[in-house]
Amino acid sequence: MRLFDFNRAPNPRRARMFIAEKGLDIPLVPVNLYAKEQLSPEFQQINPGCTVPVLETDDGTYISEVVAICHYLEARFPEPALLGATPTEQALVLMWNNIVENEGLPAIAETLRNLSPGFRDHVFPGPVSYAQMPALVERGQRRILQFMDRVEQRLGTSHYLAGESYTLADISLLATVDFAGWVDIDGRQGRPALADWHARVASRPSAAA
Ligand SMILES: N[C@@H](CCC(=O)N[C@@H](CS)C(=O)NCC(=O)O)C(=O)O
Repeated sequence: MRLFDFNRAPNPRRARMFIAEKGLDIPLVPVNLYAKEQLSPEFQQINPGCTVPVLETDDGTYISEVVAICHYLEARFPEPALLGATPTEQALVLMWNNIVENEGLPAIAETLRNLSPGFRDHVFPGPVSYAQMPALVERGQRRILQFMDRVEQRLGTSHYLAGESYTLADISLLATVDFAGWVDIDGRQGRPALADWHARVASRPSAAA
């Protein structure tokens, strides 16, 4: 197996943290997003969506999308369970992971990609150019704060995001809270449950992956 990766980006970090929690050693293939290597014809053969991470399995299958990569690895290497043990836990892990993916990460991406000169004419991943819309920055910032409030409320009553165990939902949230720092938002400020949770999960060795 190999993981196509970019060490600065939040979604590959989610995959690397998952791999580290599983105790796996999967070689990394760097794809330099700053040099737009993800748009090269060679990489488009691997993932026409032009995103990382991508896992290449031993039989040569390319799997993009973090949740699909994690699902594959969990099926092959079940311990420790990171996608829930019971049907209810599994549903809650996917539920919270989806909430992070659909509300948290896009809000930060909307803010950063409409603000940073590095994303001029590249507001969305993929080969098609879209111009920045600066008016979306302020809306994105509000959406980030709304998301942080939502997880603060949840973590006020739940040790980890999806329940009593550390799971993919926590991995995704850690990458997201740290990613918000790119647009100068520290979700821990004024949110004690999120701050306490962050201190616990960020101290796991996998957080450095
Ligand atoms: N939904 C995808 C998101 C992947 C994604 O957006 N990755 C970013 C890096 S964090 C990327 O490759 N961006 C390429 C670009 O902006 O051109 C997943 O779960 O893997």
